[in-house]
Amino acid sequence: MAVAASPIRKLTQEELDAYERDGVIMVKGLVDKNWLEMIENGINEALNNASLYGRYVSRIADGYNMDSYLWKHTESIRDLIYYSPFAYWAQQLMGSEEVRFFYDQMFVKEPGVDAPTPWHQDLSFWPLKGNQICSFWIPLDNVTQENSALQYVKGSHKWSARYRPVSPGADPIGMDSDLEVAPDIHAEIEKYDHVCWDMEPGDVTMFHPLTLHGSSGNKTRKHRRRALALRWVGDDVVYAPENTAIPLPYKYNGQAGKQVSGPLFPRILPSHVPTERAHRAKGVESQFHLGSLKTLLKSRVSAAKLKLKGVNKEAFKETW
Ligand SMILES: O=C(O)CCC(=O)C(=O)O
Repeated sequence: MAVAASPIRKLTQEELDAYERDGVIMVKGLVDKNWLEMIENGINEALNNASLYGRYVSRIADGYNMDSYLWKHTESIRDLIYYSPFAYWAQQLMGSEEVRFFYDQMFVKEPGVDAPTPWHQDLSFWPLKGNQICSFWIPLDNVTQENSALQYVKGSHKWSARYRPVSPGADPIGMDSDLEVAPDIHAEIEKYDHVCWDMEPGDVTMFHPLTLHGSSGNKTRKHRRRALALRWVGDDVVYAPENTAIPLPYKYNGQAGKQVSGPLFPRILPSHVPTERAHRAKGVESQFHLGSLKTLLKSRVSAAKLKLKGVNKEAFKETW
């Protein structure tokens, strides 16, 4: 029975309590060098061979590179998901027996790039419902607020508000949703329990899908900022396409209201499922992210609707 490698240490009760209370924790020195090397290989490969979706979303600025589902294209990220200890930490954090992988997302901001990540809650981007979802944000470089360390509003995962999805560059996708616009946190920073940790390679932040977070552009002249986010789901997570206008990038045959499963959400714990592990995206599907094309088309429709309403991108600018 294939399983992931055991972690060098478990999360402590204090860390689990802080996650429950704040919706985010930063854990120092958790990730072994070997796993960081695998992330670096995956990111290098994705930078040299971006998906169509990656190229589209990264066009907003030179030196900004975002891409997702690297594990579908690069063996090092696929192996990372299956064999690294991250799934065990997700299992503890979510308090879930089963742990499935949702997706990875790379965020690279080269020195000087002006591409802030607007304040957002991840769950508004996803066709999912449930509380047992978490993300890990793993930097490959030293990060500070200056070079775009991720920032969080502690406790915001317990707010009742749900905010509309806005992507870097304020792509219209989701911007015409009925959800309210996320507050411009920096405009009134003293009102919020705001946190931004300096981090080194090996450190990880772990956060809830409703925790409000964002990051500035990279304001330094020579410090790169490369990070990979890994997203996990547990027992209580069901497919909820009504939750968002943004479809999953790959074809998914699951039923609304039913637990997510299958090769697009591969089970990692308590053990791998051989048929899921053997599955590979093929041909057109692997190259184009079919759902992403739908997203791009929908963003054109959203842009037209916003234009009709007299709203432009500037309306979504934040104070970074
Ligand atoms: O790295 C960033 O700037 C954004 C990361 C993020 O929003 C996420 O991982 O959910």
